[in-house]
Amino acid sequence: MSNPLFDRLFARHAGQPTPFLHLPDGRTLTHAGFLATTARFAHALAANGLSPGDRVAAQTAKSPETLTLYAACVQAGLIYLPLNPAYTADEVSYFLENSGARLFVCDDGNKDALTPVSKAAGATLLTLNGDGSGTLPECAASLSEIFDTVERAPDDLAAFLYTSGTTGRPKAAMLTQENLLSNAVTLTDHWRFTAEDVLLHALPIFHTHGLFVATNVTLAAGGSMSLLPKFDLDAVIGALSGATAMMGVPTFYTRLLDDPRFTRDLVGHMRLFISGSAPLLAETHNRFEDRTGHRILERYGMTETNMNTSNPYDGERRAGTVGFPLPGVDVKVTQPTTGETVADGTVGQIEVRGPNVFKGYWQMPDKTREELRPDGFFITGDLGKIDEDGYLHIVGRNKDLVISGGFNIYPKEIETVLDAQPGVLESAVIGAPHADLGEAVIGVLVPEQGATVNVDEINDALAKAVARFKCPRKLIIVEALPRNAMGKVQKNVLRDQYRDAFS
Ligand code: MCA
Ligand code: AMP
Repeated sequence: MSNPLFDRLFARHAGQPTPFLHLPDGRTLTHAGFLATTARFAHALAANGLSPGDRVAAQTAKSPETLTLYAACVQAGLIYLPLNPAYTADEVSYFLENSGARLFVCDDGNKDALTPVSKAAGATLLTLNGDGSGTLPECAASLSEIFDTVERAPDDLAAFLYTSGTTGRPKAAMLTQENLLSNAVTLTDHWRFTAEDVLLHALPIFHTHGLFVATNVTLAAGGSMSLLPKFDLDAVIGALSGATAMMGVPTFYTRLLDDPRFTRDLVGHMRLFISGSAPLLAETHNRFEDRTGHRILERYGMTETNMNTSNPYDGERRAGTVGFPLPGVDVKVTQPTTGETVADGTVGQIEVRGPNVFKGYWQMPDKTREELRPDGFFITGDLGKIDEDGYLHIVGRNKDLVISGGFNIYPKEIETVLDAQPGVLESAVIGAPHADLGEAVIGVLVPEQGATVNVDEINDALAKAVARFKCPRKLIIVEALPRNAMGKVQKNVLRDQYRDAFS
C-alpha cells in the first residue's frame, strides 16, 4: 500500500519525539503527537461518511489542528480545500457548490451564518476553532491513533486551491500528489533544508506559499516551524532568535526593515530568508543586505504550478530576478500570439512545464485548454525575459491582476460588484503603488447620467460580497473612463493618473 505524499512527508515521522511545531504559548508539538492526532482526525473524517476523492473544505484559523486536518485528508485520500477565513458567506457558498465538497469545516463563531450555506451545498458541517476545540476534534478524541493510510497514485488529486481569473468565476486548480511532493522534495534540496531547521512561519496556511511551500518543505526535511498565527511585527521579531530560516511576502521584509529592532545582530544566526508571491523590489533586496548582511533568496511560483524558479542557494542571488528554473522544471518565454519562443533578452509570456504543474481546473475543460497546452506547458499570464546569464526577470503581467500584500485580487470580480450598484454606469479597478502592500486597490466609478452614487452604500455592498482585503482602499468618481480607439478601457492611463494615490 502506498500513498506517496503521506509516506514521504508525514509517515516517516510517526512515533518520532522530534519537534514539529513550536507554538506561541511555549508548547512544542512533536511529530509523534501530530501524527497521532492526524490518525484520529482521519478516522473522524471516515466516520462522517467521507470516501477517497471527496472534497473537504476548511475555513478555519491558522492552528496546529488545521494543519492536522490537512494531513488527515492526505492520509485518508481526501482532497483538501483550504479557504481564506476572510471570505464572505457568498464566496464560501460558491466554493462549496462548485467543488461539491462533502464536508465543510468552519469556526464555531461562523457556524450560524454558514450552516445554511453548507446545507444548501449538501455538505456536512463540523467545526474547528483556533484553540483546537470544535465538533471535529470532539468526534476524533476517542478514536484510534492508528489509521490505515489510504492508497493513492501519484496522479491522484490531493488538493484544490481556488484562483480567480480575468473572466468568469473562480476556478479550482486541481493539484495532484505528485505536484505537491515533487515540488516539496525539490525545494528542500535546493534550499538545503534539514532536520536542524526551524522555519519562522507567519504566512497564512490557505495558500500555496504557507501550506505547500513552507509546511511541506519543513515536513520533507523533518525540521520544525515556529508557527505564528499571523504576521505580527512584535511576535516575528521575538521569534527570530529561535529560527534558522524565514519565508515571507515582500511586505514582511519591508515591515521588518521599517523597525529599528530588526538589526544585523538579531538575525546574524539565520541561515536563509526567502521571498515570493509578489515582486521584491531591488531596493528592498539591497536595503535588506545593507542592514543584515543577508541576501534574500527570491523565487517565483503560482497556485497552479507551485514553485517554478528560484535564485540559487550558492551563487549570486540577483536582485530584481526570480532566478533559474528549478530542477525538472522547463521555463520558456514566448510570443503571446504565436507561442514561439523569443530570443533571450526579449520580453514575452512565461510558460512552465514540469511535475509541479497542475492537472487542470476542476470541471472547466475549456479554461484548462486555454492555459494548459497539450505538450504540458502552462501559460502563466506573467511577462518576463531571460537575461544573458539565464536569470528570469518578471517584468509585468499579461493578466488583469492586482497583488496586494501577497494576496491576489482580480479587478473583474470587484468591477462586477461595483457595476451592479445603483447609480453606477461602469467601473474600472486598478492597483496603485503602496509602500506597505506593494499595490493597493482603487475603484474608479462612472455614475449614470444624472445619478449620484452613495459611496457608503457601495462600500457596504462590497463588504458583503467580497473579502475585506479585496475591497478598494479608495473609490474615485469620474465622468468617464479613458478608452482607446477600439473602445477598450485604458487601465494603463488610469494607473498613471493615480500612481501617487497612496503616497
Ligand atoms: C489584510 N488586509 C489587506 C491585506 N491583508 N488588504 C489588502 N491586502 C492585503 N494583503 C486588510 C484586512 O482586510 C483589514 O481590513 C486590514 O487590512 C487589517 O487586517 P490585518 O489582518 O491586520 O492585516 P495585516 O496583518 O496587516 O496583513 C497584511 C499581511 C497579510 C501580513 C501582508 O495580508 C499576509 O500575511 N499576506 C500574505 C499573503 C500570502 O501568503 N500570499 C501567498 C499567496 P479592514 O481594516 O478593512 O477590515 S500567493 C502564492 O501562494 C503563490 C503561489 C506564491 O508564489 O507564493
Ligand atoms: P497566485 O495565483 O496567488 O498563485 O499568484 C501567482 C502570481 O504571483 C504569479 O503569476 C506572479 O504574477 C506573482 N508572483 C509570485 N512570485 C513572484 C515573484 N517572486 N515576483 C513577482 N511576481 C510573483
